Amino acid sequence: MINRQNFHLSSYFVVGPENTKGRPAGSIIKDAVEAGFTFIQIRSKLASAKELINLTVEASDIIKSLGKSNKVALVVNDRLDVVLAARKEGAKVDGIHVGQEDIPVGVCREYLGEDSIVGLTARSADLFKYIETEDVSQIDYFGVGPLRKTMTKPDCGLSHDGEILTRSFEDLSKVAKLSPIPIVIGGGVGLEDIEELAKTGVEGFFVVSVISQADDPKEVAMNLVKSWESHKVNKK
Ligand code: TZP
Ligand code: MG
Repeated sequence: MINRQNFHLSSYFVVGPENTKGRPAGSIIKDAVEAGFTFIQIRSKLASAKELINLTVEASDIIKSLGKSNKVALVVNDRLDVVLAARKEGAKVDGIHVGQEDIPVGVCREYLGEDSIVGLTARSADLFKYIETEDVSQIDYFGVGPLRKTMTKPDCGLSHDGEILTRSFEDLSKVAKLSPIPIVIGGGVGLEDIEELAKTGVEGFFVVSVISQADDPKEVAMNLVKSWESHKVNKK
């Protein structure tokens, strides 16, 4: 069973219907899982609750049909209601990913239970201090980014003075050392970044468009996994 003590962040695919150039998100999720991605997040700022529930149930079915329900984690971005409704329909949804402005972590934990995965996007301003001092007892990993500005989430890294704060590889090495919980990094990540990202010691990378917009999503996903696996550092 996947639970909060037992999940793999290494290759993390985030997707929703608005990211796929009109192609069904389910088939691209299947490509990513077949390619060896270890974590799937359903994320849409446009889809209705019903569409999100259906896609979450579909993703759970895909992971199950590939025999990977105990290996590949499935979470939903922001929408606690969608997680609960999809679970009610029998989907195996392992948790939720929230941001600083979303439903509080404690509420997610209360509704989803002690075993569920709750991921949180780390605050961009004062990142190092934040990572080091935040109470992480209810959080299972931090999402950090962006590596570069990204059109997929144009406000990612937006600071108080309206600048986009991007993260250097050096920053990420520092964050990987300081954080008491695993770190996944994303935002503008491409295949050419994976080697250097893996060497920073973070637990994983996340991507949207490099897979979801690719002509051959499965081939890109396979190359990302291969690169990560050949360059990652063994921490424990
Ligand atoms: N959270 C932080 S950046 C981002 C999300 C969901 C989008 C990253 O998208 P891409 O296309 O991989 O740059
Ligand atoms: Mg959010």
